[in-house]
Amino acid sequence: MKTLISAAALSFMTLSGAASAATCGNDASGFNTWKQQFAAEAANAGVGQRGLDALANTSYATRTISADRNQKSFRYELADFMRIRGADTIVAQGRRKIAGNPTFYASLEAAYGVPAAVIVAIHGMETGFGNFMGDANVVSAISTLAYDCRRSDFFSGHAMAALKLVDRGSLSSNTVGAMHGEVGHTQFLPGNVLQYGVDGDGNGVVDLTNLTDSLASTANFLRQKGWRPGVGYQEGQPNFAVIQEWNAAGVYQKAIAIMAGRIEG
Ligand SMILES: [Ca+2]
Repeated sequence: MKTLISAAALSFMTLSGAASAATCGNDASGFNTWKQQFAAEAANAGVGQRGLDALANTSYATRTISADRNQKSFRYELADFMRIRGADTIVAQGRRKIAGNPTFYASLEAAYGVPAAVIVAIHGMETGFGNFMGDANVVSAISTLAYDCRRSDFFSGHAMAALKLVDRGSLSSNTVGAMHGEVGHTQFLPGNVLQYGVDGDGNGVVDLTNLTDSLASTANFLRQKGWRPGVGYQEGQPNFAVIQEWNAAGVYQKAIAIMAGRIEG
């Protein structure tokens, strides 16, 4: 869900309340002061000791800031995008995933009304079916982005969510994810884990590095965003608008729909 820094994500900020008043900065020098200020806000917002300890344990995420500053906007045509992202491989592997565990995928479909092919296409696209879920410390990455002045308002809500997830055992000081703090098989930002996360395997913890939890949460996200069971999802059909909630990039949206269609076909 890497480029979901758009309307869908901003609506989460609205739900999560006022922006942080802690003092942002553009380099590491003010991070410790920010942590103390944000800790006070977090305590007021109901974050418990485990979450506050995780915030205290964070360090300034230099790699994340470097990646954020150097983001390039790629403007691929759809066909090039699909080739570069390995669409044929995702389709072939996606079919095998469903064929290899039909009961699980049928149960997902029954519970949320979202075709397994859509979930599997997203899984393949986001992490190569869980092969690479990232190597950045999530709480440090998301806290650093909340501190950084560039998009402090957007990431402060996700940083607060991350601390609440530490309280609940969904994240820890050691959890790793992508550079902007996306976690698990389908790369949810922490605010979305808090809002849409599902304990799919029923062990009492929402853990998006767990396949069952992650795919159930992905289906739940789409359902909560308005997915209508039994209705089409290709461009021009009603559920395509829901796929657009997943990722802001047009080529990404079309690629998911096309790959899912081929997995089903
Ligand atoms: Ca679980």
